[in-house]
Amino acid sequence: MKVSFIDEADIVVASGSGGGGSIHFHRARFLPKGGPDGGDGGRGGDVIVFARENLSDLSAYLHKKSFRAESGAPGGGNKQHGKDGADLRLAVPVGTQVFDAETEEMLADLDTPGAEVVVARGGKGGKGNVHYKTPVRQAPRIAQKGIPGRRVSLRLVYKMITDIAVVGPANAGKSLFLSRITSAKPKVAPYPFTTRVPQLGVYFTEHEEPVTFVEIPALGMAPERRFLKHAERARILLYFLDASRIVNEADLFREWTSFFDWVRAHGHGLTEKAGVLVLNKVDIAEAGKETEALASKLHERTGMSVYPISAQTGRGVENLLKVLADSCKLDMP
Ligand SMILES: Nc1nc2c(ncn2[C@@H]2O[C@H](COP(=O)(O)OP(=O)(O)OP(=O)(O)O)[C@@H](O)[C@H]2O)c(=O)[nH]1
Ligand SMILES: [Mg+2]
Repeated sequence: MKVSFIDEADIVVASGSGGGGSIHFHRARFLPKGGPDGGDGGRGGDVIVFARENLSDLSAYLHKKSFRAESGAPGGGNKQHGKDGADLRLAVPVGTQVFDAETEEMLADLDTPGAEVVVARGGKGGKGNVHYKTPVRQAPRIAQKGIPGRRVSLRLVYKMITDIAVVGPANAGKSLFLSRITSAKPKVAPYPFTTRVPQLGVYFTEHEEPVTFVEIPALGMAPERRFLKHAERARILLYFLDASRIVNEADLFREWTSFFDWVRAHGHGLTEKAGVLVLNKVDIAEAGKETEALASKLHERTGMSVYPISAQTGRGVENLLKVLADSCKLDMP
């Protein structure tokens, strides 16, 4: 399992400078005083940020922070145009938002494969002295300098794009659920905070339609709070509660409220999204008896659909998946 997951990066990029125009005069054996023939400088390269599939995070920008596109070459004699500088193309995962770090303005939301944004245009090349010949100035000793490249500080923020975000307190069984229904293999363990980074999984319906899930690492530990950003783009939040820990209604509401408030504190409209509630671990005997009654109480209280399931035995899982797949389809634009 990958241990580090980088979803934010601050970098500085610079576009290439334009090459200078050339000061040059035509020289030939029988034409000692040929006119000016200094060519233009090449254009500096742009810096482009683009979304590439199959990148799982921004770790490419963990150590190297500074990037520069190539500058244009100077112009030459015989009206030779300097070579343009190559563009610099920086790949980021699909779902990365690009901000100008100084103004905090969002420059682009690269939410589809291949989407791109020019974050810094290269400088134009300078004009060579061939352009400066006039009737009164036959031998201009002037040429334009190239325009310097631009430096821009960028903040990259990667927010996963999935259909469903699985959230819930530690140890509720989120990973076991994910590992049962998708090919994802997150670590499942009987202690809290097992999952340290968001886990992606794809479930295929009976019609082979993909439904994408992300497990948001268990919350409650301050540094992990930031992973809630990966739930922001989900259509549905699937709230997992561990029913085996809950013995009565008061318990249940306390557990639910503290978790829901925690999500609400993140903002970004997370708690206004469609939500589905799961009471997991109904196979554990004590929980089994009361769970149906608790589920309907929770439904009354929240207005959300509540599904008692067991990620362990699979009870209720198929029905839940069908409901989730159907509501994803309904939401389709
Ligand atoms: N009996 C029973 N045990 C379960 C069930 N679901 C999960 N567990 C167990 O509960 C423990 C925690 O499961 P995880 O899937 O790691 O829980 P999690 O919500 O991903 O936990 P964190 O990643 O730590 O937040 C593991 O020991 C699982 O085997 C269930 O439906 N029934
Ligand atoms: Mg987990």
